[in-house]
Amino acid sequence: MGTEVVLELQKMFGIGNIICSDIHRPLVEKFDGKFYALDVLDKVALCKITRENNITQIYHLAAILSANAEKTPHLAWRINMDGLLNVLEVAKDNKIKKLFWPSSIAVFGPDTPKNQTPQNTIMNPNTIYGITKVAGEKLCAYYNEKFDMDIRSLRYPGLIGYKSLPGGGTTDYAVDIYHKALKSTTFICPLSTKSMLPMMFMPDAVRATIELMEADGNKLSVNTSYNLAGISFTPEEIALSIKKFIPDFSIKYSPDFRETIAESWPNSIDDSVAQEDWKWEVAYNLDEITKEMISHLKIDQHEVNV
Ligand code: AKB
Repeated sequence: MGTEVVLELQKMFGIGNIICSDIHRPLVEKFDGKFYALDVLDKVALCKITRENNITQIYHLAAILSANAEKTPHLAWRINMDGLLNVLEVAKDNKIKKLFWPSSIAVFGPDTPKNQTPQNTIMNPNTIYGITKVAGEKLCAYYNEKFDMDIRSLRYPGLIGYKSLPGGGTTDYAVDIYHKALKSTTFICPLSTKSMLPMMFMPDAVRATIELMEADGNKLSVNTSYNLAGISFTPEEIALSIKKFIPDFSIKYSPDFRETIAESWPNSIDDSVAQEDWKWEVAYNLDEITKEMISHLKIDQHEVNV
């Protein structure tokens, strides 16, 4: 996600006006522009970089996702919560009002209405990732009210993109499946056939993020995080979509611990508030995503093989 947002912001505001950071140095090669290797838990370094570069807005995207978080819950809490607190405090101390922070459909739990989950409803997640996202939403709302900040957020569905590999989430299968399909290997799906989940193509997610940040603040009624529907489908449906382009594609199902997480999440999301407040509209449907993923991954594969 970070890679794609930076590229879009560079296009909008010019390479010289976008400072990017990550904990992994390899990222440097991909970017023109200023890059810092930064650990979000290092508040002193974060503050120094913010001051030295006269930062006016922050897109804070560092997080450990659901599946990896279940394996390292304490690290997930530190990165997702202490990291966020560091960014909020540095922003407050440096009078940076506008900030983006990603929440997730993971804020919802087993007792949340599963279909067309509304903006305001029961949020009792039973994953450490989900708990950090609910706590994060409340913390951002607290800083908005207490310190008059302008923190904006989206509850991302599963994101599907071809520019970077998935990062340890429960929805990763919807990216892996395209890579396996192009390698004509049978895809072993970690979720069951009918496990429906809300998903979104990366270009839609990047556009939603920037449209929200550029929206008129007076029109925004949500102080925590906006529902974002994307499209909902099951592993069976995405496999059928791929077969339209790769008829020999085959899939086998071997649900693992991620199935339990997926079962605790909504089937579909109601994002009518986002549509109302900042005129959000999703663009890509499943077959369009499949077409884009296959054509772009083929190009990458060709470049690798040449
Ligand atoms: C995950 O699967 O953990 C993420 C998410 C839905 O937030 N992709």
